Amino acid sequence: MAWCIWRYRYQKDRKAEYKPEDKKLEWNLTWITTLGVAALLAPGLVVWKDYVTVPKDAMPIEVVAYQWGWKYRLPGEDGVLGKTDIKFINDENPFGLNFDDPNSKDDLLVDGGDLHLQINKPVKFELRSIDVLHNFYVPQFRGKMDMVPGMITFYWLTPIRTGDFEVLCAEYCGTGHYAMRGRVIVDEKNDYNNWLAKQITLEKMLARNKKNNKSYELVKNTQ
Ligand SMILES: [Cu+2]
Repeated sequence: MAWCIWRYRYQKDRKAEYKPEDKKLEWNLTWITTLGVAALLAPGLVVWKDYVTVPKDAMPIEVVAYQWGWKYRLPGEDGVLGKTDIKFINDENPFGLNFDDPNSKDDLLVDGGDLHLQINKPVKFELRSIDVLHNFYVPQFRGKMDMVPGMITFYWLTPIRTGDFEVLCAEYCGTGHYAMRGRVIVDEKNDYNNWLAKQITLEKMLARNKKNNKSYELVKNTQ
């Protein structure tokens, strides 16, 4: 650009030429621009591949976004998240869990509380939204992705230092968007296990609610 500014600077006896139908010029502009854009974007594909190629030992953690907040679901001892379906979502089953799937029985449901992660343990965030577009973003994690109703998007990471981090929604999602915040706390192993032990499984919650003659209901986690 600097060269062009200098090369084509104003000169008294020089006049610009109008060339609206120059086929050769159009063609050159087309392929040079195409190559330029491809060269700029191609290195991103290498990084993208790392971003979405999940290592086998990564623990799946489901993040459910809604207007306006976050819920989380962790696999229980089986390490597998139970199936969900949007058709099961209602006030009593906000995660849309399939109660018939045996894998969902030991899932841990975190509603209204903070999410804890264990340091140096890779996690795969499986992202869902139950209403509109949201985006799970923790600035210090250097990662974010849109959450799209009706599909599961994902990325993975390994937290490498302990701390207390803010979750933000990075997709404008309505009047409460600015307040759609959460906390992620990265713990040492012991602290993490203590937190994990306090979380309630779906099976226990269903049993307890049945005893109290209540239908399925998530209990607010006040930690
Ligand atoms: Cu949002």
